[in-house]
Amino acid sequence: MVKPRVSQSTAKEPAAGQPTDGPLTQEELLLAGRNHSMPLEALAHDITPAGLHYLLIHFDIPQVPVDQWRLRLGGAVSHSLELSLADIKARPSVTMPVTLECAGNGRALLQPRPLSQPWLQGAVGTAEWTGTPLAPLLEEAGLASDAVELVFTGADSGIQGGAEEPYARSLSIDEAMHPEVMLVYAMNGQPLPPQHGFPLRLLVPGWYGMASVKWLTSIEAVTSRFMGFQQAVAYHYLQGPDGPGLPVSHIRVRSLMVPPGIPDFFTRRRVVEAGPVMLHGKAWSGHGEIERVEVGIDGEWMPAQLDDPLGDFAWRSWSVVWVATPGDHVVRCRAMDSSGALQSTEQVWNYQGIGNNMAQRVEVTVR
Ligand SMILES: Nc1nc2c(c(=O)[nH]1)N[C@H]1C(S)=C(S)[C@@H](COP(=O)(O)O)O[C@H]1N2
Ligand SMILES: [Mo]
Repeated sequence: MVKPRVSQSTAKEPAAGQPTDGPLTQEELLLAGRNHSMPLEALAHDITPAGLHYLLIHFDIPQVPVDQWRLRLGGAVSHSLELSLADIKARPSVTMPVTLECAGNGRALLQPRPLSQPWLQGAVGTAEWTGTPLAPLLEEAGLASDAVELVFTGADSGIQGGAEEPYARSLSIDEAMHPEVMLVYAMNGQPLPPQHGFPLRLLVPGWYGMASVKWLTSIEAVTSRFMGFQQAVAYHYLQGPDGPGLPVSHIRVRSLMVPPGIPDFFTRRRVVEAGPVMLHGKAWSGHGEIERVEVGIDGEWMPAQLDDPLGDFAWRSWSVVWVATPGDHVVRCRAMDSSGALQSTEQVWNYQGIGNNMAQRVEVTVR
């Protein structure tokens, strides 16, 4: 494999997951070149065009031959099912806007920085997903009385944490039976693009993205808790390398703004003309509705106006007018949800760099 030359500051290969204070590594650049974020100006769309939606793929994009592809639903059930894409499309369908966010969004802003996909803030997007609810399928299969979880497995596999495994995640039966949990085959009215899980993915609204298994091939009811790497080791809130820590599930409250004015090409610093400036963006949470968004100019906070919600599991638009005065300013935004959770203006560090919802900070020069 050809590796780009970035920093040679570490003598030994950096280990995945370890925190560093050093410059970006080759491994992070390789991941960043594959997995892209949503450019923040795309926050202006209610529904993110598919090509602008963030992308996170642990291993490689599998090429799934749709004619031979079947979804198998088995394990601790009374009737195993094997469904083609046509079978799934023939079932009752639901279309709804859902905001997906990677649990690692904000990781690269942490100090020290956990070595993994180096997200800044754009690992988010909202698509209109079409599919069929999962619960009726589980009822048809008839879950055994001793089934405790469902394991969702993708067609992709690779090596992580020393183990070679397909990408797989589980949900408790309670979680899987929520009416909003769906098997989806369309994104923004089109078949799923290869990178977003063609032909079928799980969609778990309100949860961080890792739960929404792409390239779904099987659903297995199991009678003990699933201990695969992506479930038992990755995606835990930890303070150091040793577990167990708390498993990651629902999306923490966050707001983001479209950076105002125009950018400097290399530094990305914003340049804005003095006078009224419409600041706007989106806010979302997996823990309840968005109740408040505030914008801070040099530490002075003012309330933003909220638009009507797009849907129960989608981000909400907000806006506020800032009368910009000449000079250098720091513009921030923060949101609060109906659980009372408010974004912090300081970092709250954890070992895997998960759920860093620290308030966005944009440096602006007004001229
Ligand atoms: N099979 C499979 N499903 C997966 C992943 C993966 O690597 N393989 N990545 C997960 C993670 S970590 C995230 S954040 C979301 C990203 O979904 P998107 O690329 O469609 O935005 O998919 C999830 N589902
Ligand atoms: Mo993710």
